[in-house]
Amino acid sequence: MSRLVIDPVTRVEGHLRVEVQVDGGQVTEAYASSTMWRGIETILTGRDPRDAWLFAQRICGVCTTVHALASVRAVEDAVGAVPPRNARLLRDIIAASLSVHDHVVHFYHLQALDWVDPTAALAADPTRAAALAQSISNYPRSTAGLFAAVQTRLRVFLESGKIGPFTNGYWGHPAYRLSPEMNLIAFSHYLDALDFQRDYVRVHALLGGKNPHPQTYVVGGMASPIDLNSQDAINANTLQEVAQILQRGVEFVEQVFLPDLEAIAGAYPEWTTYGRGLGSYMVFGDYSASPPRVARPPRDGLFPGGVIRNGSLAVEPFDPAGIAESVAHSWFRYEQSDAALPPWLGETQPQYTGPEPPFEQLDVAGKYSWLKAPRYQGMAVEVGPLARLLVGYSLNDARIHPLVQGALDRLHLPPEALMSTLGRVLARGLETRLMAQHSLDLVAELRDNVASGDLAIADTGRWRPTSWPDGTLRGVGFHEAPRGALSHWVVIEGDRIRNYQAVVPTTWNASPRDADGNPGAYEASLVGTPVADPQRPLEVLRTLHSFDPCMACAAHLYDADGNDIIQVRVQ
Ligand code: NFE
Ligand code: MG
Repeated sequence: MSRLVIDPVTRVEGHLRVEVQVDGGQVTEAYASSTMWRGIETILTGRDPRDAWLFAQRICGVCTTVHALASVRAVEDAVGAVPPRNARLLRDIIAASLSVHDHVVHFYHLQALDWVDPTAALAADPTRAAALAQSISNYPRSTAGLFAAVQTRLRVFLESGKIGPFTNGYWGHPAYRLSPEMNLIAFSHYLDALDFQRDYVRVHALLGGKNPHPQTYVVGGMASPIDLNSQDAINANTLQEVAQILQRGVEFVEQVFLPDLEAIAGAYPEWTTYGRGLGSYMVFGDYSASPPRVARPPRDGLFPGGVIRNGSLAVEPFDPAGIAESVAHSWFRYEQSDAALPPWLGETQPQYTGPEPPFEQLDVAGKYSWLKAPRYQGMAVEVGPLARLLVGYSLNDARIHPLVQGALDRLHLPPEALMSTLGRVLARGLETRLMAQHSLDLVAELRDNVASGDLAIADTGRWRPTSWPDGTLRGVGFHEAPRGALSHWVVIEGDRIRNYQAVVPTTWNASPRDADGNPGAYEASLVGTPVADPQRPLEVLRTLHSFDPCMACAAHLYDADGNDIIQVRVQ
């Protein structure tokens, strides 16, 4: 039996440490720890609620925009502001395009190299690679000449010895199984995806002023005027350019992302049996015509809300009152007791209890992470693309069911196979297809709405605090962010924030154990993962990366020590 420590886990945002017990060639126990904390919730306390989104958006530059959206929704819920349709559509276009951008970057640049070995691509025959690529997709860049050029570029790069982000990869690991040709195709698309994501994110500059962190949100709507015929507003030309960019997103997902994903899935079928984890899932629901509110979680949006328990594929309604956060194993202190607190009563008081660095192992019997442990009705749940597609599939949703069923049929898999490491990766890709198309549909809807004469962009009736209801105000903003169910909870007294709590997707998934000793989604999913070589735990990374970890969001944290080298210690 050996104890494996990976700290930090790389190709994630922020600092994540995992400690796993390996016995008989597989993981028998796992602990996930966020190793830094920053305290944005504390920074927000005492501020003007109308400014909250500007600060909250800085929680993360990866899922940029999502915290702005959840924040304005929370304050709007509290003060009773209702954003007009144009604002809702603009926000949803920004959010949907962020999902496409984020998922493409995650697949190619943060996850693909767990399945793709670029060093193996040197042995590929570019002509055969072209034939293979043309057999799975009509992407125009699948030529022997292009693959030969990419291979030469790769060879020069690898032989230079200065391989930057490819340093310390587990190249040649026996768990890599793609053909040299498929490795070459995937590596070529890794490069193409760099160009794609740079061009695609221009949508945020056109609609929100810049990326990351678009600047045009406001409590009650958006700050950017919209008028098809005005030079001083988002106009017909802007929307045409946005639609052209979003259309290229549909093409990239159809011609590149999904064919690569299904080729990889076909080569690693046993990964539908690893990484299942909790089997319980939670979705708030989003992309609905009615703004999500605490009393009325949306069931009519692109993503229907719901909760799945224990792999049942039966969906129960999501109840916002079910959320509470435990700090039993987290470096936080609650005033009264360690009992879990619902977010409006939440407290953010950091309290590091050791061990003092440098240390070999976390005190997993005590406190061991800067993440709280959010639970739904006391239950640990997984959030994210897989949760969203499982809920939609189980509810027989008109858009989600056929999308998922088509992929299952092509891969000859039963629905239960989705509850796995590979299923999580597959769900993210399928969701990208859904979001790419939805963003385009939203642009058409926005254009039609503005053409009909509706130029309203913000509800200013609740702008001044004197217009707000009396007494203590509470609000919640829900959003289905790329990594899953995101909620911001605000308590306002007078014209100031008295309490602000963000309960974030990666906090759900990377959560430490709760007071009952129940593990979070990463911890549960790692159990049973094979480890062929404890010095090179590639398989552990596959399952961790399948969640797309973002510790910056999860702990609202900040990198202080700049350490970027994987340390693997075997004891
Ligand atoms: Ni920093 Fe984020 C998303 C949020 S994840 S990436 O998606 O909220 O926890
Ligand atoms: Mg929080």
